[in-house]
This record gives sequence, C-alpha cells and structure tokens, in this order.
Amino acid sequence: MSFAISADFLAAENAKLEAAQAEDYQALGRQLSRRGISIEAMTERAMTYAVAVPTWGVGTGGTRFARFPGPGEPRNIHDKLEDCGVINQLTRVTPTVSPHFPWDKVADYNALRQEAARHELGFDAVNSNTFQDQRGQRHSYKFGSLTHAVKATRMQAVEHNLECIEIGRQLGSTALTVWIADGSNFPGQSNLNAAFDRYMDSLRIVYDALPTDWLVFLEHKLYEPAFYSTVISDWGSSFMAALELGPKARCLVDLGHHAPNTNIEQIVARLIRAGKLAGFHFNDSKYGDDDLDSGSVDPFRLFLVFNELVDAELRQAEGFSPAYMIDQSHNVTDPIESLMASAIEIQRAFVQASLIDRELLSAAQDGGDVMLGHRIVKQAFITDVSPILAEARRRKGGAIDPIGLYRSSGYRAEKTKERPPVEGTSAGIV
Ligand SMILES: [Mn+2]
Repeated sequence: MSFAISADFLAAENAKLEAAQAEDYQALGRQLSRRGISIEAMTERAMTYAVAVPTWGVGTGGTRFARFPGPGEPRNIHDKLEDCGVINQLTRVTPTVSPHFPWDKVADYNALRQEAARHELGFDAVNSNTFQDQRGQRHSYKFGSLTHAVKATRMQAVEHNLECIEIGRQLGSTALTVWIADGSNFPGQSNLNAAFDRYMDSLRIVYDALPTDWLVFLEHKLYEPAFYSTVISDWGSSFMAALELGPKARCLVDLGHHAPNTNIEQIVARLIRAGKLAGFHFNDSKYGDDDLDSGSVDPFRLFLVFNELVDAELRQAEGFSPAYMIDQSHNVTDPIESLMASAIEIQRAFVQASLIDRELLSAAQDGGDVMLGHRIVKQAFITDVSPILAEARRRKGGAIDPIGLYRSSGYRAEKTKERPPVEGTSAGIV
C-alpha cells in the first residue's frame, strides 16, 4: 500500500490555521469592499480557475550539463500521477495533467485513465516528442523531424503525432501540442523557407487526422537546441502556420520561448484578437528558456498576461478559450513544492487581474489619464490576495498552507522508501 496524505491529516493541519485565515480573509474583505469589490465573488472566481500540471514536471529536470536526481522521484507514469494527485489534493487548482509521449507510454490507456480518475485527475493536451531519438527508432531526428529534408524521417515524425492523437483520444484529451526542435546551427545549413514548407506539409497530415472536437497547439521557440534558426521561431511563424492550417490550429505561448524583454502580453493580445490563442506553457525566466517556477522572477509580467486574458474573458472575445498548462524544469527544488507554488502564483495573477475595474480603466485610457490607468492596474497587482487563494483552497477541500502541510506530511520521505532510484527517468525540459 503506497503512502497517501489522509483527509484526517489535512483537516487537522487546516484546523491549526483556520482562525488566522478567517481573520486575514475578513480584513481583506473590508479593504476590497471599500474599493467596491466583493471578496465572496472573487473567492468564487478563484475556485473556478484551473491549470494543468505536466507529467514531466514532477521529476527532477536538468541542464545541458547535469541532472541531480532528488530522493523518491517518480519512476514512471503511475508514480507521476500519484505526485500530480498530491499537488491537486493540496492546491485544488490542478485537476488535469498534460502527458508526454513516448515518455508516458503504457499498454492500456483506458486503465491509465481510470487510474488518473482515482487520483481525481483528468488529462489535458497530449504532447508529442520528436526532439530526441527513442530506442530502436528507424530514422534519427538529429537533423530535424517534421521538417527533415528526407521524407521518410518526416513521415516517421508524422506517424508519432498521429499515435499521440490516438492515445489522447483514449485518455479523454482534446488537444495535441506540437513543439519541434527543428532548426539550424549554421547559416547555410538549412533553407529557411523550404524547412517551413516541409513543416506545413507534415502538419497538414496531422491536422487532417484531428478528431472533430480537437485542436492542435503550435508552440514556437526562438532558439535552443538550434542556435541559428528555429523553424517555428516566433508567434509570427506560428500564426502563419495556424492561419494556413485552419480553425483547429492555434498558437501556444510558452512564456520562456521569447527573447528577453519581449512584450509577451502584447503577443497574447494579438493572438486573442485573431482568435488564435491556444493557451500557455507557464514558467518564468531571467535570461532565456530558463523554465523557472511561474511568478518567481517576474510576477508582474505574469499578471500583465492575465490582465489581457481577463479583459478578453469579460468582453467575451470570440473564440477565446485558452488552455492553461505549466511547463517548468525543477533542478534544485522538490518538484511537488515548485508545482504547487507555481499553480498558486498563476491563480494569484488570475485573481489580481480580476480586481481591475474594467470600466474605470477604459475611461482612464480613453480620457488620456495616463497615471490613473497605470494606478488602476498597479493597485490590482500590489493587492495581496493570498487570503482569497487560501479560502478557495479551503472551501474545495485543499490545504490552507499547501507547502507547509506537504512538508509536515512526510510524503517525500515515504516515497523515498517506496521508490528506489532508477536510471534515466523521463523528466526534462520542453
Ligand atoms: Mn513548452
């Protein structure tokens, strides 16, 4: 019998914090009331928010130089689901997982779906992997996959994506996320337009195989592992591809896949306007695709992205239905703690952006009152909505203090006993 955090333990830990939580919640409620905001409405709103956890995120990641495994790491998809279940049990904001193939391959996907349901989890977008060679693979992706110059290699990559759709269908997923590492390291290595044309040819086959209610998410990235050119390098290339493919193709924004200082919230606004925003891979960064914890380096940027999202939601922008996923690499922290902290920071940005009085902001913008417009946005950002988030968790049966509770539960120590270390776990960076 594997160790699980019991409902009794959770209730007992929460009981210790309930009085303080009630006090903080009431104080914030009075403050928000003076601003014409109902804390109850905000708490209910917080309770509706959800973000998917990547199955690859619960293992320790690594860099190009090394990987330092943590104790009690998940050894397979079954252990990963267990860890993802704990993240949702305590935060109540991550009810789905985003799986990755072939890393999460099993023989029976119906059984896997039921196993996830026992952890109160469902499946979000499935991710294909043509950025590394698998054992026994016929054609190598060293010089590309969906855009490879050799047709047989492209077709192998296409077949893998078709297989991912089939697996996803069995898991109850309705989207395929495609990120390719294809690109070049040297000027002259690749014909920039020919590579894009081949991408379109490959993606068209994948697109045509999508079930009616499915979407394909195209993920762009400006560099790494290719360091001179990337085939789908930016939102422009992604948008062009999605536009040519058709209504079931949308653009996925991984926050780390942009040059430093890029105005990501403006890209988000443009994609919303075009009805082409697929959703997000949330993470944070200082320099490049650092895959750090969401909200850990630049929480203001995360908030500004949500400012656009909440604006689009409230004005019911056409075709607006973004998928929210985390995509991080945890190298020096316990991945469960990092994912819980990140999910909470993402939910925080959602609630903060919801505090903005849209009519007042619009009036300030139209009236040329620059400082007022800025202050409205900034006031929402500096409001500490922690008591709302804690209350949303408490009401949904989660933990008032998820990381504190996780630590005192001894979960990791128990898993370390249950899970002897294995070679080559499938954790990484996407
Ligand atoms: Mn990503």
